Amino acid sequence: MINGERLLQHLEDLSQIGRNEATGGVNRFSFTSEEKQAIELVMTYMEEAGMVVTIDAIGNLIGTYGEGNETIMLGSHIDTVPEGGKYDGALGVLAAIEVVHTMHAQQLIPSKKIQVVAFKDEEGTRFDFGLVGSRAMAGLLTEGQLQFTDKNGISIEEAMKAFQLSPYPFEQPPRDDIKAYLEMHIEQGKVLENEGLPVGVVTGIAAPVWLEITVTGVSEHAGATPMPIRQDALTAASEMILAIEQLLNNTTGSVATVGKLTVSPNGTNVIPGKVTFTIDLRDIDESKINVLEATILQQLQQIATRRNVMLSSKVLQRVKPAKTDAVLQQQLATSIEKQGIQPYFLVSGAGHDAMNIAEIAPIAMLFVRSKDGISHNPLEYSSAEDIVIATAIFYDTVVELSK
Ligand code: HGY
Ligand code: MN
Ligand code: MN
Ligand code: MN
Repeated sequence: MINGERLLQHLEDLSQIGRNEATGGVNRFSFTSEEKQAIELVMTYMEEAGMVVTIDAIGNLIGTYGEGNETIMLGSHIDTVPEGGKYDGALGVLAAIEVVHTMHAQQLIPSKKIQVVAFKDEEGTRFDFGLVGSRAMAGLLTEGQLQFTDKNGISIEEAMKAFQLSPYPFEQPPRDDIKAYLEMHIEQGKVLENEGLPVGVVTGIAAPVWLEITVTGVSEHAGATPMPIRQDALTAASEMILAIEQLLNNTTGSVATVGKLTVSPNGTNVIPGKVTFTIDLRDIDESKINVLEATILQQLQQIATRRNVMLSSKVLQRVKPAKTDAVLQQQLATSIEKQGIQPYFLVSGAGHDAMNIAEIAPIAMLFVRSKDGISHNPLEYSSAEDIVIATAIFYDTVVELSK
């Protein structure tokens, strides 16, 4: 019923925007010309699907189909991590559009309006602060957070202006009309592949806390400074990073990643005086994250004291883990069974806009198998067959919910 060819072509076309020919990676960051191009392309897909297109105060792209005070919302994101893949986020937005396009072609009029949303800045690549659009929609975004800046010192608020978006007065009261939010997304892990299944139903979403750690020592001459008296910020940071890995290796279910690190003054013959690195710490259980965060900071402080360097930390972002709605999970499972596939339930290690929307509506997620579990990488891949069958399942669930 759904037009798999059209969906796969849309995925291909969207993946060309922000594509790095040398690596095959996709680079589409919020409030950039690449993102603007992508928004314009997705807008045409929404209009072709019979939707009325709007952009809300923070810049979420919203296609609306049908009428009514109550809303069934489908969505994901079209921004990417650096050198990202072509499915993360994009598949969820384009598959949702395909669902509506098919309903429109079948002249199915839903009992509630259906909205498809491409949420603004889910990945947080440019400002080290993510899920901006879904935070705003859930009434969680603060004016202070709009002052977060990118590496060129441009704030989210200033970047919005370049998109003719004036965030103030920040008219973004939390939406209260959403009766169900459903997100289709690649799994980005290996579970479905190991189970030999094309799709899975998400039971809960682990959430990240992002910390920025700064280690301050003393920049000194690499030749004239004896080893025992150095206050080397980089060797201290290195010991800290390995201590974090050691701690998390001994903690089941939680994960931590140091993904960014800067060294200054970054000279071959200069002992590093200052190092900044990020920590992405996740678990499905918020209390475990809090305990781990405190333990990590305590251990880093012990290392800093022993090495006679200074330590400071700040929280870049904190998101609450989310549980999906049991009724919506069951609806997805029924649609999966109609395809003769055994429903499989799993936790999402990756974060999603659904976490924020869970604050204002029941949520559900349908996962699509990831080849080798690779994601946030140009090699990210889901097969055409899996994408088409997942979208057919998604279509069936949305039609059932729209009755
Ligand atoms: O970081 C995440 O989990 C998501 O890809 N933004
Ligand atoms: Mn991602
Ligand atoms: Mn994503
Ligand atoms: Mn997402």
